[in-house]
Amino acid sequence: MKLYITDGSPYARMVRMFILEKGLQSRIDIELAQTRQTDSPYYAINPSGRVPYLVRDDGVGLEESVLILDYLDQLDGKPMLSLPEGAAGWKARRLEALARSFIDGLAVWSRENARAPNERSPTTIKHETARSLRMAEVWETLIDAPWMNGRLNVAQMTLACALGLEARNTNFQWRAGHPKLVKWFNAFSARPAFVATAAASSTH
Ligand SMILES: N[C@@H](CCC(=O)N[C@@H](CS)C(=O)NCC(=O)O)C(=O)O
Repeated sequence: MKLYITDGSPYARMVRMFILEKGLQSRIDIELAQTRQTDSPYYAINPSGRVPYLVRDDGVGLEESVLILDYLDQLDGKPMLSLPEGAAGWKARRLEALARSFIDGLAVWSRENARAPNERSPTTIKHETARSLRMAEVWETLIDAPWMNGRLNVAQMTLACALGLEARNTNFQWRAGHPKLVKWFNAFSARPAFVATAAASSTH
């Protein structure tokens, strides 16, 4: 299989991290895609131009990080990302959605930063800066939830890859006033799979 990524994509990082957690390295080649470029050859592989993108051994391509995670998780018949049933499942899905909301806003901000300075929208940057701080505030109150502290899951990977964007966006300063979140992130950051998937470059 082939996984298309970019070095700094937080969505691709979730998948790269999970490949290591699950020990699937020997089955998946990782390829750097050229995104956001006119006529990139990557568009012939994935017309949407987005990463992550997994091309399975049968040639079928999968887009969307969570779909790819689910697919990879079930390859060996021993899924580890399954959600619990009933009320616990809804709690887990709610946390996953909140983490997704956080990372999606940060991705919009990163996209803006990646533009030429004269094309950046100060309004969008201001909006996403404020959203990120509200989300950090929410997460400070939620981070003690058992789902965020038990076995690895999509909510945890999404939140960690969101918070990890501080390395690429120095204006994303979520730590101040959020000691529980800092503690959680510091612990998560020690996972070898998280360390190994840090972006090599600090900009887009
Ligand atoms: N919902 C998608 C988001 C993927 C996404 O937005 N990826 C960005 C990189 S962080 C991308 O490929 N951007 C290139 C483009 O928009 O052309 C997922 O979860 O995989």
